[in-house]
Amino acid sequence: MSWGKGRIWFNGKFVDWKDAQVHLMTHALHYGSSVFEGIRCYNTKKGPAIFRLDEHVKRLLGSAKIYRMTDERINLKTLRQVCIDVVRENKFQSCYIRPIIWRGYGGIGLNPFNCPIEIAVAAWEWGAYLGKDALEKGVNVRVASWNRAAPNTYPTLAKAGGNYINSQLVKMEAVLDGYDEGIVLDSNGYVSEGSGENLFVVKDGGIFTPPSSAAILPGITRHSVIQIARDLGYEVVKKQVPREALYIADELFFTGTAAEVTPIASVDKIPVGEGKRGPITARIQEYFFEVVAATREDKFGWLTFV
Ligand code: PPE
Repeated sequence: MSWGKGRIWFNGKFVDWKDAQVHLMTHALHYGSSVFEGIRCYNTKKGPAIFRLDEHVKRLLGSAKIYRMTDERINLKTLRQVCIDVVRENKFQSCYIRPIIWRGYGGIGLNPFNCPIEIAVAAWEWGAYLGKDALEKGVNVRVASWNRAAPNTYPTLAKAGGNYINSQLVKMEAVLDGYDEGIVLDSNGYVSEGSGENLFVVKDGGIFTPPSSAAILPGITRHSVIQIARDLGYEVVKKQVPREALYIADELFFTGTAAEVTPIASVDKIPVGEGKRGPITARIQEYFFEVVAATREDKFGWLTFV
């Protein structure tokens, strides 16, 4: 594990992990004013490859734009290069890359315009997000007692630090109750997503996932899985998912950069299908892991070799 070690690109230069520090009065610490990304870099026989780098950087730029955090130093070309440089600098074969833009130390109070825009990119080796056996056996989840916020409150198309305070309520509740993860409903009571993952439902051979209007982060893994599933000949439909559809689904799985493609074995103690990874989930997982390992043709141009 490389967590706590290595070098971090911090406001324009590389510093040692321990030196990447901010002031107590950093605006983002008090008010959640940060936007960030999570990107995976995979080990392939042609060297490390970053998965969907441009899409992640574009989403970061979009998040920054929504929160009026744009800055002349921050653009697609520079940021994508910095992500590549961080992998190189640390000599990683595979890792998780975390770019973050935040409002720094410049004054207190809700008006953030006097605080400087700061930017950093860290990386570390990060294994299976939901535990060692999760990818094979699936995870046990509960529906959260918390909802996602209504659409005109916290914009979910922005991957903002502040949004994750809701995700933490969902995750803590799940963990304290002995579950691996929580599924959260939107403000209309329809299924939204996991605390840090999108959700897919398989029913009678069709595949469904909540639409972007269901307070989801429109995941890049979600987008990739839709393309994979269609390439495998499945029909994928984005539509509202009622809670009870989770209980009668044939298969359910999470997608996310950290979670990759993780099967769900049970929801609220009701087994999903046979209570183990289903065949369609397995096919999609296999395709996904072959693409990122570069053992299958990268027909969608998803890999950036470092
Ligand atoms: N929804 C949420 C709320 C979310 O945080 C993520 C990613 C996704 C969906 C999936 O999006 P994508 O990674 O583009 O497929 N969650 C990130 C943070 C995890 C963390 O604990 O930190 C991630 O997977 O990197």
